Amino acid sequence: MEEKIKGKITRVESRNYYVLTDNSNSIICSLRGKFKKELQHKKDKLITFDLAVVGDIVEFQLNDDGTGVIEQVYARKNYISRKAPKIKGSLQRGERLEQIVASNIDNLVVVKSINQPQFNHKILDRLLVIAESSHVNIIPVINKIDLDNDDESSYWKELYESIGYKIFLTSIKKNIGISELRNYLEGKTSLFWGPSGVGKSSLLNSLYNDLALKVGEISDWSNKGKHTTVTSIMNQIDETTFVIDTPGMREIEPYGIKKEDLSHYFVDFQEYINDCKFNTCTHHHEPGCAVIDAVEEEKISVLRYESYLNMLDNIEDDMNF
Ligand SMILES: Nc1nc2c(ncn2[C@@H]2O[C@H](COP(=O)(O)OP(=O)(O)OP(=O)(O)O)[C@@H](O)[C@H]2O)c(=O)[nH]1
Ligand SMILES: [Mg+2]
Ligand SMILES: [Zn+2]
Repeated sequence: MEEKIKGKITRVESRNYYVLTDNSNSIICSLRGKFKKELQHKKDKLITFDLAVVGDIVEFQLNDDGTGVIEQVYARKNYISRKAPKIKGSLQRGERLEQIVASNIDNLVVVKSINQPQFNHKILDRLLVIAESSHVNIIPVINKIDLDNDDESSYWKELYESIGYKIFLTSIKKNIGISELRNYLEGKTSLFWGPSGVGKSSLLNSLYNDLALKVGEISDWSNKGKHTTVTSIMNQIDETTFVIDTPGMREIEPYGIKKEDLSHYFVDFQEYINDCKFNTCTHHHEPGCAVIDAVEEEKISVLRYESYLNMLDNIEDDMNF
């Protein structure tokens, strides 16, 4: 029997899995055929094609030519996912699969910009719902505050901090908030996530000067089709610190959250949801809804409630679950 080596997936490119070993070697591996066969057996109940993702701990066998074959993927401590984009002809059932972005992470750094592209609280709320449902530490960042001429970022910071999120305001142009953010990432594995052009790669380059990740041109943020980062890559900063840069997503929809569970991921609703008249209340139209009362009494922000209704609507339109 050949020896099995343990490592962590840092990058996936079509069928190549880059695996970082404890000795800091990066080995390009393929996936043992048995995994693909398992997928075929599960065809009717298939929920994802992502058998092995960035962050997964694996065991592989080394080939004579220096490449490897992954034999085993360890159970994930946690993972971040979304609904996979619609792909023509991907499944006959017309269902949306689960796309797994990365696994085994400590911090989910959700990045939005105040401008270019303009801040949109509904997108931030979607990212927060996914983060809450994934049981990771959440670091919400509002970047490009050098472009914040009307001081809107203070408004959003106050709103989200009243809910309990510590908001990081950053600017790479004016070097604001960078070293504070760096402190929170030390010794952890952090996933940077958010729409395209908000400055995820730029932030990482400012945090860690050696990274030299590719960054978009000044005008790219307005060009919706453009994604500068094309694949998720985990970078090792020191022995215990890892950061994952991801491609910006045009659509961020949580996967697998049921209508009746959505309100559990709005932290500001928690103290009210048990007081609703019906325990199946979706806080939409039901009489005796304590959440709606709290919105009317301005104890819950109407903006947050609108985000909630917006997401609830999307789940209702979807017949998958
Ligand atoms: N004014 C200003 N511009 C910034 C800031 N951070 C990033 N940018 C600019 O925003 C543009 C997009 O930055 P990227 O780092 O490529 O954005 P990204 O989020 O990695 O985008 P994708 O890789 O497409 O997902 C670049 O032109 C950056 O120079 C900032 O704090 N202030
Ligand atoms: Mg990028
Ligand atoms: Zn209710």
